[in-house]
Amino acid sequence: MTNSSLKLWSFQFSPFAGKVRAALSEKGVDYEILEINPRKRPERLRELNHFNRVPVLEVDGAVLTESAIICDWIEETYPDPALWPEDPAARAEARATAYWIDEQVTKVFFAGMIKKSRGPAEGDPADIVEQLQAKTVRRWPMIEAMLAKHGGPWIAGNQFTYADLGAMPDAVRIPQWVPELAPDPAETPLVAAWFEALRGRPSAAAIEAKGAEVVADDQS
Ligand SMILES: N[C@@H](CCC(=O)N[C@@H](CS)C(=O)NCC(=O)O)C(=O)O
Repeated sequence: MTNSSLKLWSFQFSPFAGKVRAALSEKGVDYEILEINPRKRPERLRELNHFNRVPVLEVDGAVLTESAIICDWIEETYPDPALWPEDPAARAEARATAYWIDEQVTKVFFAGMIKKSRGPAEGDPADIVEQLQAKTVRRWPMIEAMLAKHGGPWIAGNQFTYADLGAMPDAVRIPQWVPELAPDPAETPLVAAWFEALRGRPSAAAIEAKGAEVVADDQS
């Protein structure tokens, strides 16, 4: 589906931008990527999003921020295929899972990677990276129980949802970047199989997608 009016401010390694790219791919919607350099963000990004963060989706002059809210807009605008359960109670549970994955899995793992590359922030304990990585790994048995509850193959059961999409950046990046943190098939087989299934979806290619870089103002 072509919709050249969609412009997504993004950077390749951002998990929350990656989730939105994969959601648009699941819906078959075309969009333009405005790639930022996270260390040299264009002034325009702050004008669009006070917090200077990606993803930001520009839609015919409207500015959408927060990946979960952008996903809501995607779902309302492109309802097929549905990426939330139709039943309100099942949908509420899937939404809670999606929130937990964003906050307690994706954010934790990627914060560890950022601190590994940039060094600890002021006030961080010296072993902050190890702490965040240990916290990531402690999530696997919890996810194993969630997958067992609904019988898979996806975290909400039969239907693939935004809760799965939220974990797609983790499923792609953890084995690439820190394979020793990846779920062990002997210990958490359902999580290992889920990660593999996530990597196997065509939309997982969007996690690697990169656009032409928007040059920061003082470089042009
Ligand atoms: N809750 C936000 C988080 C967005 C976010 O943390 N974006 C990161 C990239 S993944 C970013 O731009 N961080 C820069 C910053 O916090 O200054 C969302 O889901 O969109």
